[in-house]
Amino acid sequence: MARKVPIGLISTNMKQLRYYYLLLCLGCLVACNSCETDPNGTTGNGTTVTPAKPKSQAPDFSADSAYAYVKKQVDFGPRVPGTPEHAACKDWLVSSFEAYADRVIKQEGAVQVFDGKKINFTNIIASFNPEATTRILLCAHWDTRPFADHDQDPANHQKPILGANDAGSGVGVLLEIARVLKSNPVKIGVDIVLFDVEDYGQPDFAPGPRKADTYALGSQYWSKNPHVGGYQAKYGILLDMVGASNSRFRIEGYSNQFASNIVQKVWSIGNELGYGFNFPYENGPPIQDDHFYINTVAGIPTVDIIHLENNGYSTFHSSWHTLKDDMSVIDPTTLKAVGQTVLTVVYREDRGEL
Ligand code: AHN
Ligand code: ZN
Repeated sequence: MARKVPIGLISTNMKQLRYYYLLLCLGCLVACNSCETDPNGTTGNGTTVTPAKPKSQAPDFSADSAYAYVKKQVDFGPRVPGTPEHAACKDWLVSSFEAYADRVIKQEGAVQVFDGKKINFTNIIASFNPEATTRILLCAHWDTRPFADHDQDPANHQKPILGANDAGSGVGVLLEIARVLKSNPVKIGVDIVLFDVEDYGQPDFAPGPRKADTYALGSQYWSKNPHVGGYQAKYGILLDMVGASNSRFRIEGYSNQFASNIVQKVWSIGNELGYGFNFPYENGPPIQDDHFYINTVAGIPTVDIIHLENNGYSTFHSSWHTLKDDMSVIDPTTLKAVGQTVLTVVYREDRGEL
């Protein structure tokens, strides 16, 4: 006995059929363009297509080497501006970069911190191909915070932090990038800038009203007075707290506001390389980090790769501005994800693939 089929169902099936047919045709077209293209780019039906050039991979970023660079900084102790540990670490950073870069500049000066005290600072600038006109800026801060004012124990609030993640991690990644650039030279200019006095901002316990712009003093100075007159870079990438396990670099607000096309470049490469967990397409809050002044004062579109939590009670990693920010926080897996991603940006930029 023939079963009655409702009319509506027939037409739905027909629609589906047409849909599958369309998909089949599309599939043929794709196959025709990608697989059946001869080396000259001529397809079977006589049209010419440009074969998609596979984008190149960067040299290997060594996570172990980056980890050792972070540990070396932490071994100096807290790197608080004005202390002997800070001075010793500076000397080591300068001589390390001198071994890798074409030119290293120490930009020295003095700034007034939140409590009125004047302190000396040194921004360290390591340049590759200083004469090249197309340049990329890579940066991090190298000083550490004098106060663990977010520590659970108020007795620790006046003590300095070790700053393995904040910001030994960013500096460690940049040192490893410098080492790789030395043995695999590029034609474009690369400036690695290590800012001083980023983390001397007004602590929560300081008396009186909250003051504006007390963080990022080294980068505020550099943004107004770059190390060379008329300095220009195509774009910048700031690394801040890039070493903790399972770090998630949500898209920081000012990066999106001032440099969304650079966010796109960096995050898409991170995802392509398999680091999608670390580089989620998820918006985070704006942070007044060094890149804020690089964007608004120096006018260089700069993104901040910064670990941002999304747990409702803290913006940063739980060790942030506490005595817990030591080597136990640092995970080479995260250093690798960040370093390999940034290296790939640099080498693709060099080859004109971005
Ligand atoms: C502010 O919260 C104003 N600045 C955070 C920038 C920072 C501090 N990065 C590391 N330590
Ligand atoms: Zn900090």
